[in-house]
Amino acid sequence: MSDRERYLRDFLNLPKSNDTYSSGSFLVVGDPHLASKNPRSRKDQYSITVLDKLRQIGQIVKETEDMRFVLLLGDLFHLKDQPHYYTSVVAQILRKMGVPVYTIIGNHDIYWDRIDSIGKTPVSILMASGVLKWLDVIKIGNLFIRGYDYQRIVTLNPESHSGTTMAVAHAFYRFEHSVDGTIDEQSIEDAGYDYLLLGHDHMPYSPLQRGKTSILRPGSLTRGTIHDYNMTRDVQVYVMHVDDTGPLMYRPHILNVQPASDIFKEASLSGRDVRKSVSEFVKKMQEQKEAVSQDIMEALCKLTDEAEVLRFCEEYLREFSLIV
Ligand SMILES: [Mn+2]
Repeated sequence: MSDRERYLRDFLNLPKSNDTYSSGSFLVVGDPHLASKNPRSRKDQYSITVLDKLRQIGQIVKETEDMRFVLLLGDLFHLKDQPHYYTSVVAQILRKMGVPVYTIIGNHDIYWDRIDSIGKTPVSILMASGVLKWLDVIKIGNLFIRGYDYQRIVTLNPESHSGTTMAVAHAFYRFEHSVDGTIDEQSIEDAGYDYLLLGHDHMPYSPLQRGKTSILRPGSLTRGTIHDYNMTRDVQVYVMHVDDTGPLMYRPHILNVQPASDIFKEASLSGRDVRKSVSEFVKKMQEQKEAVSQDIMEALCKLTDEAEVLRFCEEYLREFSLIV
């Protein structure tokens, strides 16, 4: 980092939230991955399709009388170099929601897994302009929420807060083949939150219990890849309700989205068998204790300058969930 960059980084001041709300509702949105460019597998106008989902979310916010805020689980943008017009449109849509929008930082929101690179990304523009707030702590009714930004291993810390507690993180829970963004499992039990709300894993899961902690993973707002689960799944957000004494109530709200056959290219769909056999092969290699680490895969990728081959490697890394 140059002196000039360091100076600018120190000049940038993005405070984290420490906000309190009276009891009411809030809305949870998993990894939006907004992007002005189409993923290769998509035939619709991805950039517009995803903005339409944000508008649907804005509509739910407006129709819910006691909606206090929206909470994003990280990875607002898919890539960090979005055109200004796209960032501006997103800013407008978020502002028009009429309630504060919070986020934790996901791996796609920063460079090289470094939080201090935030100033180089569109997320910092939204934060600096007040359209997006950086989650540290929120209190709503009797619920205490703590945000954990992206790290390779996320370790939860105990809270002394009475009432219901929730940790929000951008991390996998139990992802055997992954080498990044994993929650420290033991710390879930040690910290003893009532709820753990996770982004990063794009697949939605049913709630899971670990010790006293309910683990909630709503899945990504968008279907950027041709994984099996994206062929059939609903796209959901969670509406959560908190009062002053009772338990947290939450329900999934299914968004109105196009069927997979309308958004994925036929060629991508028909190529899935080939992808599957390659990923089966790699999984077998892993099972035979061949060290297929991300570093090795990255090194392989560097053997060529062909951008196409790099993308190819990246897609396969995604396919076996080594990266998201
Ligand atoms: Mn993501």
